[in-house]
Amino acid sequence: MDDNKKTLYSAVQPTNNLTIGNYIGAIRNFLALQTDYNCYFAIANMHAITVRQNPAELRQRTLSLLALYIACGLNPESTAIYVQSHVSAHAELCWVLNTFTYVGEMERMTQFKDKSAKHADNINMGLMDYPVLMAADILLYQTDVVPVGLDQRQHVEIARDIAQRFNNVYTPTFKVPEALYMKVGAKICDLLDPTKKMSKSAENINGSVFLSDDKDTIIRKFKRAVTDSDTLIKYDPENKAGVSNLLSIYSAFTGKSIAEAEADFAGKGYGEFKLAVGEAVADKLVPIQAEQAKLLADKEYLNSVMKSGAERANYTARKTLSKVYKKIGFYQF
Ligand code: ATP
Ligand code: LTN
Repeated sequence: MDDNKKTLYSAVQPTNNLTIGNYIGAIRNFLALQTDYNCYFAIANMHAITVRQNPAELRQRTLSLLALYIACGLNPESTAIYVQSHVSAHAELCWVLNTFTYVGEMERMTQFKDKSAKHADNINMGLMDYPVLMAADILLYQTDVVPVGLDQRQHVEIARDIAQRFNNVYTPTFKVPEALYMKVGAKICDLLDPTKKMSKSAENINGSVFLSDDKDTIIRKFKRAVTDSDTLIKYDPENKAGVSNLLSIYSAFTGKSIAEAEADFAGKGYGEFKLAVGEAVADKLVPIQAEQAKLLADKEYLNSVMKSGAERANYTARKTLSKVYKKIGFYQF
């Protein structure tokens, strides 16, 4: 790791199939930032079990997400790509930080309220503790920046609060991290209901485009995307949520600015527009899928990446944890 570079931390949960929302809001930003920062990219399997998972699927999705990270272009040589449960310091720091977090503030978290409503039969302590585990993830690495989608804003805020609280009780121990949101694509919306976030766990799968969808499926989903009764292809999220969402997706997948995207479709109809967006997405995803499949066939390589990622993460994480244990008065050898 380069001492002159700042540290970046982010993670994705290996749950369900990832969507283009995850790609645009998370992975694509990781790619853009990986050379400028010392990076840690985790596969958050400990967060994943806050909602009941099928064990075989969780194991497979862990590998699949690792292969996807690499297929998308994350470099396992220069960044630490690892599985959260392979670094036990996450659970250990989470426990300490729990004693610096109030029950009331966790009960008020938007995601906790949403997920409690959705999984009313399993409102477990882990679900409530989710933000504290996430704070532990981030703070262990003395992180400067956390690139995430807008839905994670509250979680990064709470990580900052917890860090400051701890620093104030003792002496500065944790770096106070900043969230990093990208201008385009911080919130990709559902194709059938563009007022809602595109989600991996949406009820209607036709509103979400999965990274594993084949070309025909991708095109079909875009053809059915909801627009409006107007004919203008213009970026105006307030009044033209559907069209603006499609423009954001097109911009993210082609690297063009929104203005360039608008210019590409000046005077064209919605049908042609939707088809072009679908094609831009498929053109990008098909080669990534092929590379991911190739990597998944080489388990030995994937294991070696996970192992070296965990070793690197563990080294830094242990240093922070040891500092914390010293401050709070845990006897250490
Ligand atoms: P779920 O819908 O099952 O709760 P999710 O799709 O939000 O899951 P996460 O693993 O929670 O997926 O998120 C991974 C990353 O992807 C986060 O940084 C999140 O902000 C980002 N992300 C997820 N959905 C979108 C979206 N629709 N637009 C932009 N970013 C997104
Ligand atoms: N909760 C996050 C995933 C996540 C994360 C993190 C993101 C777990 N730990 C630390 C940034 C930093 C989500 O994307 N839903």
